[in-house]
Amino acid sequence: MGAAAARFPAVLRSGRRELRLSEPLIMGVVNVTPDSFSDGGRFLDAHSAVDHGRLLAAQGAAILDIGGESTRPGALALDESEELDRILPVIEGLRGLDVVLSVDTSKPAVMRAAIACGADMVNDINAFRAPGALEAIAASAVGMCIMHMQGEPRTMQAAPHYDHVVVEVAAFLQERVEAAEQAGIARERIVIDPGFGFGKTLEHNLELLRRLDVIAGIGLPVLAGLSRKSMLGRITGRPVDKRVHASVAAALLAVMKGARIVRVHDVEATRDALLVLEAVQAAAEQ
Ligand code: HH2
Repeated sequence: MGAAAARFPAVLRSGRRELRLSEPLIMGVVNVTPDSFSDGGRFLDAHSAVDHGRLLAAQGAAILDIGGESTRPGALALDESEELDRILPVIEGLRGLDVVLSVDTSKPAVMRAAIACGADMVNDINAFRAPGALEAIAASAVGMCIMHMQGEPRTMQAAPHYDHVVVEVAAFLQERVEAAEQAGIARERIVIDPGFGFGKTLEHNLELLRRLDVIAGIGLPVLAGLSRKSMLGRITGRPVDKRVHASVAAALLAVMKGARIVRVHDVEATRDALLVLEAVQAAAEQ
């Protein structure tokens, strides 16, 4: 099926849980932000976010990614206590579920408090570059997602530039993985992500998706976040609430190119598409 034959650890160790990586996994997005590009404001209160997380888990998400701060281009920074006020009640409400609870944050203090509250994984769009971020992960047993971003959210789409986008993103991820390992974090706890839309033009995003096998070649599970993103709007001409079909297609393509985890808003639709892919792959292996 064209899936890259990259080698990576058989399991992802994330806090209380261990996820087998033999099948592609779905990370469902639970935003508790008033200004997310995709669903801002819809799940602002903790109660609705918890309900939404439960629904996504029932639909087949193995990981729930809880975000208190919007990362959309132009988003404003949030202070630590506000971010914690948003996410801690959601972690508390979801920690009884049989899923990995991931927290989407770049702040070491938020990471530490979320881990103490029961988070199993930290997803950092800033690749744990803030002082103390790697230490916060190393001092715990949680999993981590290291993502590539050029620039910072406020300005990243101004004029992204690369000489060779795939080579540069792979080199950056490799370097951050080495830093994590040097901090004492085992490879079984690490996921890597090229960061679609984070300081990248449409052409950069397409090239990264086309050559995702190179990122997978690093030898760690790759996470791809394409769901509802503006690159899909550019391709289809559709607004954010009409990008489900394009998002499912993009998730399927990403898995065929070697991604093991897809970060999506539409879990049910993505799950069906992945089941079709798995059925065809299983038939081919017999
Ligand atoms: N994309 C978004 C946020 N976090 N994390 C990873 N690892 N990879 C991604 O591609 C990624 C991410 C943006 O999506 P969303 O959460 O829907 O919007 P917002 O950032 O506005 O909350």
